[in-house]
Amino acid sequence: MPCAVPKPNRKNKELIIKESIQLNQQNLHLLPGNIARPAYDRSHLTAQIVHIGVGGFHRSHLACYTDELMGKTDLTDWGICGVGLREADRRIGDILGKQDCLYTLMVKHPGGRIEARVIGSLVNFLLGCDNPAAVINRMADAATKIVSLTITEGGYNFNPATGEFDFTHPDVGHDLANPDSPRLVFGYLTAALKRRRAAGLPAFTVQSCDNLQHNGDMTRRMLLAFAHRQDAGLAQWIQREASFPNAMVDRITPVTTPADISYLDTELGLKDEWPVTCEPFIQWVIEDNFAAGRPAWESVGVQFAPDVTPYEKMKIRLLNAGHSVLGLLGSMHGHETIAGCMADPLFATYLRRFMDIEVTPVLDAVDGINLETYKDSLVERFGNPSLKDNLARICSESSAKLPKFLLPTIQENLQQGGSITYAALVIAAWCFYSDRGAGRDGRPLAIVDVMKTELHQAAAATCTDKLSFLKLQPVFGNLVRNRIFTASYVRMIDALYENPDISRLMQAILSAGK
Ligand code: CS2
Repeated sequence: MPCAVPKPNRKNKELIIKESIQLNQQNLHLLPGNIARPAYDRSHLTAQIVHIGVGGFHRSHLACYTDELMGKTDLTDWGICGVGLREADRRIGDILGKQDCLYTLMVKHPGGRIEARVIGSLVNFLLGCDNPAAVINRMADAATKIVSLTITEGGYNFNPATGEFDFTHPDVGHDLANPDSPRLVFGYLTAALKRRRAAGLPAFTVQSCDNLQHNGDMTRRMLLAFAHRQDAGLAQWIQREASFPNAMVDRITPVTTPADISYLDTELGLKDEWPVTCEPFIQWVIEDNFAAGRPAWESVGVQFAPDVTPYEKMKIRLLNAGHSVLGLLGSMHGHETIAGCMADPLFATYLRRFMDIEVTPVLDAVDGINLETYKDSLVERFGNPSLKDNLARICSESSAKLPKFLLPTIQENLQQGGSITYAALVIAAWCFYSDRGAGRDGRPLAIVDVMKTELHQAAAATCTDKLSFLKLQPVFGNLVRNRIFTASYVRMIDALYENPDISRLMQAILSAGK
């Protein structure tokens, strides 16, 4: 459903509209003065970036940086063509279609101020499941320089047990048999790169924007494995010609609520069916390795670094893992948001101790960053009471998140004799939560996870085998073989199943650590 940007029409300029305004290109000049709008002519933009996965995070991060950049100088033309691959992406496509690809970013400041800004960098949207050829054509087009991805931590089709691309996934079989109508991102990338090679065009950069350590290396490895099965020569060409910069991405972007949509409509006078809310903080550190050129993102605050490993590790192990700690323990307790947890001294102290005692010792020094200050800033960001970042968002897809965010910290601490207690309680709470589908007070907790059934089955067997949850190898690998970990875990499982009041156990851990 293409939604090419129409030329501006100023016919209705003199209308003073008291009612709220429908967001679209034609109405941009009618926006109330307190809503910022694109400071550039969108009608001439070319989509040089194709982005797969137009969720909240893409719209608060890459699209926002690019909008700001284009607002700086008229000579910059880095329009973005958004792509959704699945049926679930139809709704965002329909809404963007109605709104000429415009949307509002609502930046929520801790004091309650909401800064609203219409973002104009998206210029088109394509839905792969409706028209895979259109997506492949767009990616294969000479104008495309970068294909960026937010496909979630679970989207890389990596089998943690083997460390390799998972060829057993049914969609992979489909994509190998139907290279012109793929379902997965790797099928699309391969088809487009194959076309470019045949046409004598240069390869593009594949820019991962997901929270995985070495996200560029992972993307390259997974793509090459898939492409190699189709055409070994093509895989070699991709390896030589395409680039995959590693990157650390950061901006907390809660799920948009009906209250956000109605606030924008009634308080700010703008009708937008799917605005995005986020915190004021934003960060992106990228390795400067772009096969076909890139926007001058550094002029809007993006950092380019020769090696982003220490930045990624610091962010994922502190921020993302910190979120999971609060998400799982907080849900058990009955908290609803990250800020709600942070307002509870027990949770705020537990988080900080987890960061200090279990994460900091396994981190490497990061150039120009003082870890204590970084942790203080996380505490402040998490505490932003305006943000209302729901724990359900944090706990969703924990089976893909924890192996990246938390388990490596446990493994490294086990190797170097460090503490694992704070993290072990989180795993035990996750088991209880997956078993009962409820927290300490029996209130149901919805589990949103592709592995929901497996998680539940493994957790439910805890009554006969206390280690059954840990035996879920695709999630925990060989953690179950570590006696130090299992001893601590079993103690917590015993205590939790006897009395699921998580605060009692958190308190005991904090007291023991004094
Ligand atoms: C969160 C992230 O999904 C999660 O569990 O930790 O979405 C987090 O908000 C972002 O990575 C912040 O940059």
